Amino acid sequence: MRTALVYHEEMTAARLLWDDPECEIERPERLTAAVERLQQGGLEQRCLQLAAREASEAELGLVHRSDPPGATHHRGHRLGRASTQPAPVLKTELPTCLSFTTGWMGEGTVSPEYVSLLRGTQALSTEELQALSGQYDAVYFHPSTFHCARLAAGAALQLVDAVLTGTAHNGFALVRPPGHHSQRAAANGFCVFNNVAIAARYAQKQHGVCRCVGAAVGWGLRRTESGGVGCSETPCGALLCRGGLLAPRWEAQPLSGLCTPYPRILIVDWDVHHGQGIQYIFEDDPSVLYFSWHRYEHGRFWPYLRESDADAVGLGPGRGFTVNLPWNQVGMGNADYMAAFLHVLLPVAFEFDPELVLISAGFDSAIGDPEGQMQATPECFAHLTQLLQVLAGGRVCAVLEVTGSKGGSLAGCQGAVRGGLLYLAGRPAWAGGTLPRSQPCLVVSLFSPCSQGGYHLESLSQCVCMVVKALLGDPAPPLLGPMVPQHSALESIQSVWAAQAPHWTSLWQQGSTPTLSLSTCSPERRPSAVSPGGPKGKAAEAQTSAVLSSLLDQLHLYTTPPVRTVIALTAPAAALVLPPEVLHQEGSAPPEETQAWARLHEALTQDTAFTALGKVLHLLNGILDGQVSSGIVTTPVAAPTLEVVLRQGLSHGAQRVFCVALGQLDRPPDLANDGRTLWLNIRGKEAAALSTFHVSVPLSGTTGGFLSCILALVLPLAYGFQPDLVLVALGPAHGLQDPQAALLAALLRGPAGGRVLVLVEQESTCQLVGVLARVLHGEPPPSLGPFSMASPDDLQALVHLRGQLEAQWEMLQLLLECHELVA
Ligand code: X5A
Ligand code: ZN
Repeated sequence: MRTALVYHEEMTAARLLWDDPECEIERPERLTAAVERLQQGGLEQRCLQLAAREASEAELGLVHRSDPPGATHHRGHRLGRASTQPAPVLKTELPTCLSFTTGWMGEGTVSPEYVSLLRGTQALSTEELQALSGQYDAVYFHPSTFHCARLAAGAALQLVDAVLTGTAHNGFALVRPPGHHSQRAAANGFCVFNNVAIAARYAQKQHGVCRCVGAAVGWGLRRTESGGVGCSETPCGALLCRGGLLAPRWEAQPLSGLCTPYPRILIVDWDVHHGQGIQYIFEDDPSVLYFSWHRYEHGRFWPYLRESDADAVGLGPGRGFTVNLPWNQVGMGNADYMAAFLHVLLPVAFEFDPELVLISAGFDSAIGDPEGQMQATPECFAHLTQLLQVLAGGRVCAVLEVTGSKGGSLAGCQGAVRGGLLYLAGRPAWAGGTLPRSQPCLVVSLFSPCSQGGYHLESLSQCVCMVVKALLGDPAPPLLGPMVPQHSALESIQSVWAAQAPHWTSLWQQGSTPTLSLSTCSPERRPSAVSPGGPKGKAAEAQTSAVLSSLLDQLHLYTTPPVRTVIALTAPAAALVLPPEVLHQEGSAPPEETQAWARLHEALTQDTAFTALGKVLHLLNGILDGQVSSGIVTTPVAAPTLEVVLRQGLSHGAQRVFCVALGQLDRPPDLANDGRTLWLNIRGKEAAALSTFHVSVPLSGTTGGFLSCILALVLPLAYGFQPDLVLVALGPAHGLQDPQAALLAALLRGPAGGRVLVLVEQESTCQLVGVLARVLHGEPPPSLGPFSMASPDDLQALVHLRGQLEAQWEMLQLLLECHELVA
C-alpha cells in the first residue's frame, strides 16, 4: 500500500494573538505533535512524503467564488440556545447555494469579497485582525493565516492528485487551519477555506472524464420525484441531467442519453461538529454524497443549526445526498460509531458507489476531547478507516479537520510504556491466553493520568497514527469495551432511517419503512444541554473518568505482528499472483501434534489432507503467538480441518472464535456450547438461529442482499462477539463469487484485530486464493459489480434472524418500536 502524507511546517505559523477562550484550542502544537508521533512510530517513513503546495486563487475559487447568476440563496436556521451558551456572532451572510442548472461546475469568478479580503489580512495589524475576526463565528486571523490556509487547501489537492493519478493508493493531509465549517464567503469555526470541498470539486474537474451513461433502472425510478429527466449543458460540453441523473454503475449501462460527467465522491465527516460549510456547498449536488455525524443535543450544541438535523437531506436533485446523523447525547463510543457505519453510512455508500472517498478527519469526536465529550477510543478510527477502504477501490483521502483538545505536551507523561502500541482493553481479550511475543513496532502512549484533575488525552496524535496505520494496511487493533450502542444513538440512527429511506433502496428495503418522520429537533420538550460546570456535566466527566480508569485497569500491549499475511499451499500454484510481502509458508507443525489431531477424523489421515493439517496448525500457532496476522491454507477436506483448527485455537489461547462457514460445512455436533464459539453458516439454504451462538443464513444472489447480510448481520454479530480469532472456511458449494469472498474477508479483518485464518477447499481457483491473500494483506477488494436490490426472500431471512437474535446481540438492534419513539 502506498500511502501519501502531505504536510508543510509553515502551516504551524498561524496562532491566536489575543485572548479568546473559544479559539485557543486551535493551536499549532497539535499539528507538530501529530507529526512527531508519526515519526516516533516509524509511520512517516513508511509513507510517501509530500510537501504541501499553496492552492491557487483559481482553485480556491472552485468553492469561494462570487454568485453565479440565478443562484439560489438561503440562510442558516439558527436555533434558540440554552441560556448557558455564549451569544452567537453571525454578521456575515450564510453561503450561496450554487445553482444546479447554472454553472454547477462552471468557472465562476473568484469571490473578490472573500478571497481578496483574506489576501488582505496579511498586512493587517493585530487590532485590525481581531476586529475582522469578530465578524465571524469562532474565527481568528493571523498575518500568516492566508498562507497557511492556502497550504491547507493545497495539501488536500496534492493528496487528491497523488491518489487519482495512482502515485499513491490513499493518503492523509495534515493541515491547519481546518476547513469543514468554511462557507462560500465566510470563515467559520476556525475554518478559512473549505479544504475538503475544494478538493472534491478539484477532483471532479481535474480528474473527471465526461462519460455518457444510461439510466439505472432503480435510480431512475427513485428519482422521478425530483423532477424527471432533464438535461443542461456543462462547461465540458457534456449533457448534465436531472432526475435520472447519476446511474450508480454507469459502466454497466447502455448508452441512452443520460450523463454523469463527474465522478461520484463520498465525503465522510467524522469530526464531532457538523460540517455545515460542506453541506451548503453540495446540498443540491447529487455527485457528492456528504455524511456527517455530530454532537447536536437537539440543537443545543455549536453551530446550533436547524439544518444539522437528520431531516436535512439535501435540496432538489441533491435530495438524499446529504446524510446527517445528529447525536443528541454526549458519550457516544465505539459501539455507537460502529452501529452508525454498519446501519447507515455503509449501506448508503455502497449504493452510491463512490469513485473517491474524502474524509473530513476531525478527532474531537474521540474520547477525552472536552468539546466533543464522546468516548470512542483511538483504534475506533482505524476501524472506520478500514471500513471506508472497501469503497472506491481504496481511494481514500483523509484531511485533518480539528486539532483536538488543548493541553501540554506529553513530556514526562509516558511513564511505564516505552514500546509497543499501547491500547486500552475494556475486556480481557487475551487474559489467560497467549500474549503476543513479537517486537513492538510502534510507540504510542495513550492516556496518562498526569494532568490536572484527571486524565490527559493525547487523542489527536494517537488517532492520526491509527488512521495512517490503517491506510498503510496494518490490521486495526481490536475494538474493546462493551459493544452495546446507547439508546439515544439508536434513536438518532432511526431518525436518519426515517429521513433517508425514501432516497436509498438499502435503507427502505430492510424491515418496515418507518412511518414516523422523526425530527430530533424539539428542544423545548427535550432535556436541556449539559453544561460543563453543572451537575450533568460533572456526571459526564465522572463517567468519562470511570470509563478511562476501567480501561486503564485492563491495559494491554497489542503489537502488530511482524508478518501480515502467510499462504500455505499443498500444491504449487504457478498461476498465483501475490504481493511480494505475502509469505509462502514452508513449515508444518511437528508430526506428533498433527498426528494427534488427525485421529479425530479418518479423512485427515490421508496424504494431502494430513500435509494441509500440519500446515494449518503451524500457521495457527503463528497467529496465536502474534507472529503472523492472517493466512490462507488450502485443504482437500475443509470440514474436519476447520474443526481441528477451531479446537486447537480454543485450547491454545483464543478466548472466543468466530467461525464463518460457507457452503456445506456443519457445526461439529459435540462442540461445547459455552459461548466461546460463534458459528455462522452462509450456505445458500435456510435462515435459522439455532441458538445464540449458531446461526445459519442463506447466500443471496443479489449484491443488495449480500451487502445487507454482511452489514446488517455478519459484522454486527462479529463486532458484538469480540472474537480474538476469525476462521473463514470456503467449503463445498460455497457459491461465493470472488469479489464477494474478498469483501467478506476484508471486512472480517476488523473484529479480531486482523487475526483471520481462511481455509479454502483445494479445487478453488488460483484467482480466488490470490484475491483473498491480497485483501488479507490490506488491499481493497474488487467491486461487487452493479448494485441490485435485495430479493424479498433475502430481506425476509434477514428480518427473521434479526428478530430472533437482537435481544442477545445488541449490535443488531436497529429499529425501535414506534411507540418507543413517541414516548
Ligand atoms: C473545526 C472545528 C469547531 C469550532 C468550535 C467553536 N471547529 N466553538 O472543530
Ligand atoms: Zn470539530
